Amino acid sequence: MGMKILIVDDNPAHSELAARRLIREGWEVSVTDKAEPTQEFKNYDFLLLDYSMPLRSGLDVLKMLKDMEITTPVIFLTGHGNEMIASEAIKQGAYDYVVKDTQLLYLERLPSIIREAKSKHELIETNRFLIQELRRANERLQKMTFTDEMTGIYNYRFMTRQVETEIQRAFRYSKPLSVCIIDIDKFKEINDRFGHPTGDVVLKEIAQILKDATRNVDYVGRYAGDEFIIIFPDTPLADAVRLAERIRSKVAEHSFKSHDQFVSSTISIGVADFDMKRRKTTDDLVDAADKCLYQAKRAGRNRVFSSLRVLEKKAAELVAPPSA
Ligand code: GH3
Ligand code: MG
Repeated sequence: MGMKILIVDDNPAHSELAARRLIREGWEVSVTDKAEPTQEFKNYDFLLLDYSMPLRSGLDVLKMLKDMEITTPVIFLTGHGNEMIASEAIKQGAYDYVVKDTQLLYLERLPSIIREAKSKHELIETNRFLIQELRRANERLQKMTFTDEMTGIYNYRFMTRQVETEIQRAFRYSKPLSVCIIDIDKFKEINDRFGHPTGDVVLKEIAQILKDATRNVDYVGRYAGDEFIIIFPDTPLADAVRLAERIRSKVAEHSFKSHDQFVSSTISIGVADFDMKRRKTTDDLVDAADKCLYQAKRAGRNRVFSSLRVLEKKAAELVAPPSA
């Protein structure tokens, strides 16, 4: 394999000999006696770095390389008896070290040491790449498990967990919390009249309207087929009802376009808030919003009902029972 190697050594006799030995392997070798790393060091496959140089030690150069983000692998050269320094060099990121001996026997070992270090370096680089890939794949997976594929908003799994989290937060900090359950009115008819693909367009665009109409801190999710849920943290019931009303009218005014056809649609919304004293669980809160939704449907659809209004209505019915 062709390689470009730079020898950093202040002793020209030594570097000359090492260079000659490495050139015999067919490698391209340059020599410098300046212990002064530059960005050009990046152009080499390997650096052969001598420990003892007058301006600064090889260990200092190693540190400079790190600071300059030069990741070219390094083989460290030390004199006999300097093994402690060699081990320090390895700690600081050198790939291997060679102890120079006066009979110059180390020169014969040099090429195989470089080859081994090169393989090791390639392995580390490959691992680094694979780890990055794995991380990216995990992120994608994570997103998928919490996202509704068709609309891109949160899915049922995420939203039920988040309601749980928000209830705990509301309870702990005595903060208000409201939840909306939204259901498309007569959605079956849209599918029947215009086809399933048009139904899908309506679902996607309503999801977008919900996203656009809410704040970043709110959570918007698809709860079931044509049912959505919004969590409004830190929001009292009256505010949530106002927001819901705005969302309802936006959908009612919207013209859904599919295959050159314009379709209109409406939604019904049930709003409930977290009651510190009575409603403790996720199911309780969602059930309360669901009951309001049911009332909104019964009252003629395209409207917002909240637990407040349901209670008022119940009270009114108690005072004057509806005639059969
Ligand atoms: P209501 O006003 O009482 O809610 O009437 P509705 O017709 O909307 O009744 P319901 O909620 O029971 O019907 C939901 C319909 O939504 C039935 C189902 O075929 C449709 N649906 C569920 N998921 C999808 C989907 O992913 N795409 C499309 N196009 N339709 C779906
Ligand atoms: Mg529906």
